[in-house]
Amino acid sequence: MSKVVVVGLGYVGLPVALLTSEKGHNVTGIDLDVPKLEKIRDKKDPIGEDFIAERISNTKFTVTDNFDSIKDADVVVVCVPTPVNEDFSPNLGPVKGACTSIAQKMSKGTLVILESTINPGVCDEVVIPLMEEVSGMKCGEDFYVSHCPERINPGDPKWNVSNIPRVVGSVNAEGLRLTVEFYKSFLDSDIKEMGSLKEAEAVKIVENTFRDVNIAFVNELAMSFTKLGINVVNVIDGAATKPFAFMPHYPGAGVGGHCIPVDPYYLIEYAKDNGFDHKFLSLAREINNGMPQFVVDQLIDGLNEVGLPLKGTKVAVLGLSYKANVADDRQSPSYEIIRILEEKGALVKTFDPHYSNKSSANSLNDSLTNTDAVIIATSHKEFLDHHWAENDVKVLVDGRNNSLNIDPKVIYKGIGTA
Ligand code: SAJ
Repeated sequence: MSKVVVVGLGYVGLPVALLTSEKGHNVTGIDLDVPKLEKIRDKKDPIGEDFIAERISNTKFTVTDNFDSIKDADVVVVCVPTPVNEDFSPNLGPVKGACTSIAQKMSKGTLVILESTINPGVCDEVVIPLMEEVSGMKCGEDFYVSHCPERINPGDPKWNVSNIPRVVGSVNAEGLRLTVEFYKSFLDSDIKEMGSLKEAEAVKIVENTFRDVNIAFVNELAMSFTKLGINVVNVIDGAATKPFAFMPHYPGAGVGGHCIPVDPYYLIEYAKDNGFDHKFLSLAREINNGMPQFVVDQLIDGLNEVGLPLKGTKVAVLGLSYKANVADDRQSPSYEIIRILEEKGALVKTFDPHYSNKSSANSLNDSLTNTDAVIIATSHKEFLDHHWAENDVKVLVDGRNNSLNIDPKVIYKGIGTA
């Protein structure tokens, strides 16, 4: 077994640290968030994932906020965030910071594996040159760099770090061999060897861009079918009865999260820097980013039917998280919906049971009291059970086409469903 150091103990790194430790590796976890380290030391799950909660109590690995343990490490797994900047360009700050700290301390023979989502070229053109300069070592001889893109799916009860198939790329054959050997030591899943670091980097970007363009496809259909009076969800469900060559996605109020709306920009930017313009991927991003406006347009249409202008109308936006039943509002379309509503003079109240500190109303009923209209931006289960006749709401825009208990007196607007 090896001395393993995991840098970044979030929803990706913490499961890796727990599982490698469980399988007998000597593991140290590094994170700059000291309160998180205290929680882990107290055997408390700082993330809110069942996989972690089930294992955190018998944590054997040590956690620290310094990089001293790197010098004895055989394997270092980098699981730090890769956010985007305001202009959607990739922000490699955390990756560069972690790799610099590792390069300052690592010994000869160290295997460095990046799991963070990065665009093709980052390992070859950023990470390796940086680590060689800082360490004075030669990559591929004195140390190795590999990429094994993370595939953690927050909140997924079935797929977790132990059973999700993985792809691996490395600087050379020896690096690849060592990396596959490492993952085989603690994973039950298949591991596919890629031909290069760039291929491994491209796999993750392609997986998530595939999802973004397919969501854009059904979002555009939803806007078109609204004009045509066709229920797009019924049509998608009909198409999904085809047992091959069709994969259903569903329209909604927009695409949030730190993966799907972000990863395509990594490829768009890198390709642009190398002389190719991803018109199709960019258009898909434009369509998905335009869904909050479509939601507000649906509200305006509904208010027109009851003779209410948007300006001065009291609107409740339900759901700040980007995904149902989780507390994660990164890149959430809800905030764009709120911005547009307020820009047009609507009086907005917000409520999300997972974000009481960010909600302006303190309960669902409080958000619906004296409220003319509602937008459901996230399908939290609390909203699905509600009986929508109990309040004086006149218009409801269902941003996620849920099946709700709607009273006929309430004007219902879906996303391509009515
Ligand atoms: N969304 C739609 N229509 C869809 C699916 C999603 O509008 O048909 C929206 C969601 O409402 C959300 C956003 O897209 O705002 C992202 O949803 P997501 O289900 O893709 O959730 P994420 O962000 O947790 O994506 C993760 C990704 N996992 C990794 O990157 C390792 C993604 O690759 C997975 O496909 C996805 O989980 C999943 O399948 O649940």
